Amino acid sequence: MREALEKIRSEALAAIAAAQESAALESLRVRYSGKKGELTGILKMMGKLSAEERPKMGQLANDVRTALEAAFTARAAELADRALAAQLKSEAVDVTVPAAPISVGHQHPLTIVINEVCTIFEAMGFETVEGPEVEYDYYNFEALNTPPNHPARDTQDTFYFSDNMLLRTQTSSVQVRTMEHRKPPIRVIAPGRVYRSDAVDATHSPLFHQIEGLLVDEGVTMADLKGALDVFAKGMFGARTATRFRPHHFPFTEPSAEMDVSCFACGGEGCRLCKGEGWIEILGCGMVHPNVLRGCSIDPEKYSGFAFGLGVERVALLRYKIDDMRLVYENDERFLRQF
Ligand code: 2NM
Repeated sequence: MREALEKIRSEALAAIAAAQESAALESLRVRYSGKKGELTGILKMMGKLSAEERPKMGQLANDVRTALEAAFTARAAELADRALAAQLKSEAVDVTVPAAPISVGHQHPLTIVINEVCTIFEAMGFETVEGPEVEYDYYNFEALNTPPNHPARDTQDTFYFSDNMLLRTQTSSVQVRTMEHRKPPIRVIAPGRVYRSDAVDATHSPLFHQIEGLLVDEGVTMADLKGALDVFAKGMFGARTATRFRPHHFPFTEPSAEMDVSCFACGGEGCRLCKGEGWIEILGCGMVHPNVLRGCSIDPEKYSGFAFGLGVERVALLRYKIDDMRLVYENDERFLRQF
């Protein structure tokens, strides 16, 4: 029996030391120390020993049991430590790896143009004002000397909500609102979205942006209009830019004109951008019609004013040589990153 106990001890201790996983260790515990284990099997045979042998073997069996338990416990702790170390290693985070770069946005080309135009006029004392995009027919047409049945009110071009409410087709409505509640001198610039019922193509969109300007004071003449817009053109397109004014017609101004700037791509020689003309049309302008002033309770005998309007998309497309207006609305980062 002694040999049997010694054999169990040496075999079990070797097997415990060799166990590589806690599951394997647990099956060794069952095999040697479990209820039906080898050690228990030996102890059941104690009855057959002599009275003299029994305490000795009992002592030895206890020593073996204690040794095995200690070995199981120690090995279990070792395997647990090893498993934890492996887990920590596999889940380790390398805090020194550089972070993914944060992509920082920037201004949209239309916003760049709007801000530049406003900044140039602000330097001339104009204040930037805003107004509603959903507008009364009165502010969008009637007060702008555009009576009912005027072709500009055509349902073909205008989004109507009802007989007297619509999406504004121009930001002049903001100028009218300003003239209603301020006394001259008035110097304002009104940027914003405007809407026309146009089909989308390379040069049209049902939503686009306009900037309109208005100056009303005593003794304002066409010379003030030309001077202010020439300063604007030079600030926007370069100090060597020349301007020219061609007669035109708008219901809300009289006289009215369109302003061209000398081509900023070729300097006036004629190129693809100006289609060989040397000049590029930039805005519409004129002296505010007496009917418009009168409608806002401003006496046209005492005051006069000039006004102008330009399309932001048109300027942005020319400035950045963008050949399709749809690109400025799609917000494709590959496009936007270029500005
Ligand atoms: C343009 C062209 C010419 C304009 C007129 C007014 C107002 F309110 F004073 F009558 N605001 N904007 C105007 C004049 C707009 O856009 C092409």
